[in-house]
Amino acid sequence: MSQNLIIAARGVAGLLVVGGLVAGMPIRRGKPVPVSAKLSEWTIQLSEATVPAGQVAFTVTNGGSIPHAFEVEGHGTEQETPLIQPGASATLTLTLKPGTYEVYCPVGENSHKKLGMETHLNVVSAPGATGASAYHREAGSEQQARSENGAPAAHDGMAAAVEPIRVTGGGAVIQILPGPFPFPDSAGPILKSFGVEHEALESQIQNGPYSNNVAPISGTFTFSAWDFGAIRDSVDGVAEFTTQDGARWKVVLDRVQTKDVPHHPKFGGVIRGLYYHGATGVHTPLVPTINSAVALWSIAHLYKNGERVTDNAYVHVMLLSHTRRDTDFALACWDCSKNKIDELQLQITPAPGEPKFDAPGGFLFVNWEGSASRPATN
Ligand SMILES: [Cu+2]
Repeated sequence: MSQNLIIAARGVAGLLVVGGLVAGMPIRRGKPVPVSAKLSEWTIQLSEATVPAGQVAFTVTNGGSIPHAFEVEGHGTEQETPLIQPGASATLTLTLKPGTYEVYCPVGENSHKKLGMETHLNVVSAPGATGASAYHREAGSEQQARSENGAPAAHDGMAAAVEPIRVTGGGAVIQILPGPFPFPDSAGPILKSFGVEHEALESQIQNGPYSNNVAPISGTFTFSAWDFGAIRDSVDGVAEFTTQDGARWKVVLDRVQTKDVPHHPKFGGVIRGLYYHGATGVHTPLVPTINSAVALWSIAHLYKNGERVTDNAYVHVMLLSHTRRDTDFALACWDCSKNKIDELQLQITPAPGEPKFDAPGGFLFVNWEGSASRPATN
């Protein structure tokens, strides 16, 4: 998951506010200190990084394209706004003690937070605010620099996030062939929020890669993935399978792709523990709502019957909540997020501008229905 932009933005905000404090912080007179917050996919921008202790009046605006909310947590405080629709605003007035508070979007079981909608607010004692806040900002910058270097800084749970995960495909192996998406009515209203992309998605409803048109096949898939943040995410894995038409395919995953992917920015690389798709408004709704233990985007080497097809195949892998029935492998739920996480999906598509694969629909989509993961110890 890319963190570079977020870290840079925080750094700039911090410097500006330190400058303001050096110029002299007024002593509190009981009036709430106004702080404005702007929410969007996938950032939170605060007008202040540091405020004096006492009443703080947040005015929160959703400048994004899907609903968000705003939560302040720390030092016994845990308060949030209701859900804020795109273009709308909400206010939240809190009395805050000195300390550092976590400020984030609580939507999607913290998925929005993981995608970058998280920042911090420093609250300092009103008299002598200057020295204290400068100290806090320096400490904060140091922590961020360490995180950027990939070392396990004790900050935001990043130490836990750098453990690699090893995933092994198991259970029934199925190839998903083009066909209609079984939940068009549920996805319909959500598709509207996808703006210009919604046309391409409409055609996938008719004949897309997430259908009940399924063929049992055979194959193996094992990979390790590292969620280091920014440019250090990594993957190492191989999938081999024989499709319904008898072709033998091999996919070698040796690097992630960190560019934005269609249907929502700020995806790419490796991301652990995400609640998305379906009704969440995050990424395409043409997949039921699910939790994923790990999701990744890779640029892979693809071989067919021993011959190289491309070194530039686009691959999306998810180990996610079970979405299909065990008997006929039809999609069994629109909200599958409470199901056991044991379905491993491998989606392979040509890079933009490259020819379609010699497979139905021009893509390869294979599921391992009884898969497992464990921390990969070095
Ligand atoms: Cu949000």
